[in-house]
Amino acid sequence: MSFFSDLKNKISGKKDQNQYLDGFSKTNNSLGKKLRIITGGNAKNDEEFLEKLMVTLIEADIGYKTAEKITSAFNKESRDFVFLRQDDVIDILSEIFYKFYHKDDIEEIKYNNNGPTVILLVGVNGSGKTSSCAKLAKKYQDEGKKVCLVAGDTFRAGATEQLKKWAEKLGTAFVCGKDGQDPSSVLVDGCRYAKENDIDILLCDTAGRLQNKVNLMSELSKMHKVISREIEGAPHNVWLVLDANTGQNGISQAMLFDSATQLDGIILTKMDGTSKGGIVIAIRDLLDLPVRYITLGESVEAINEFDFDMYLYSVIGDLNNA
Ligand SMILES: Nc1nc2c(ncn2[C@@H]2O[C@H](COP(=O)(O)OP(=O)(O)OP(=O)(O)O)[C@@H](O)[C@H]2O)c(=O)[nH]1
Ligand SMILES: [Mg+2]
Repeated sequence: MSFFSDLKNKISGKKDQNQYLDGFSKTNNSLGKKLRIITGGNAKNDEEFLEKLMVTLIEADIGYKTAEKITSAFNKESRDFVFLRQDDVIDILSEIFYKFYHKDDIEEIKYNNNGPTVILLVGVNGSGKTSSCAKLAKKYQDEGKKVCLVAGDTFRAGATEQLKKWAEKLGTAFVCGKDGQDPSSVLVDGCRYAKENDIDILLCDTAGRLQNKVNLMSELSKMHKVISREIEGAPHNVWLVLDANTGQNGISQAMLFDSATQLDGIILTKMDGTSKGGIVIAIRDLLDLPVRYITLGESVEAINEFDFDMYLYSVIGDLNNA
């Protein structure tokens, strides 16, 4: 059986399959469709094809460095083919993508067995941090966990209110400070509340910040430090909330946020609005960071644990003929 049909079998019947595939099927510009165009039935396996492949990968946000590595791996794996059929290209590439993502073991999400698990969401302005807090809160509540939301964005007017509304709607605990208050002190209050009230999951929202603003990035390092004094091992997870539409800037975001507050993974948002998604491979290749969750819409339920098989099928599969 080919790698791709094996992949198709693996994903069929998975419960969130439709949500993934629907999210991606809105686009006419997917990597899978472009790959089928450059292959055009039968393509000669030559330098010209490799160049087209490289461009197609870069257009899918895979980034120059990673695209170069993938093209070179493709060249090696396809050596025996004089002509390339569409199915061969898809098959060889799927396997290469798979190997790139699974190059080493992916650590599981960390949970604290001796108290609250603290999750810190960081990212640039508008990437989807606050709505991801709400989506995660709902998800953990549905799993029977006691959740508290902490309004660590004391900077943007209305930010605390926005999270408070979610807390009220979902019926979770909520901790906030005053506008302009040092966010680290709000997070400390959140940690203390969580310990005293048997909270399982403490979800900390933070203000949007540009990765090149040094003072704002050191504020994140401070948050990290104060939380670690309150609860052992905290923050147990620091996730970068990354808008899938940001393209290659996502790599720079991930690198700089990682150096300010060591990241454990990515929440990739707004995947419903992009045809690309190659950023997943690029970040894993360059920074070893796994994607933890993916959001595919504005509804509070539009969040899924990241499933690489389904992702791969969604970006590379021919959904019209699926
Ligand atoms: N279509 C779509 N929209 C989303 C998704 N996730 C978030 N959004 C929208 O993106 C906008 C910004 O989301 P927020 O959660 O407020 O972003 P934020 O990172 O907290 O923004 P700041 O606090 O200003 O930095 C909102 O209109 C969300 O509804 C998604 O997966 N799909
Ligand atoms: Mg926000």
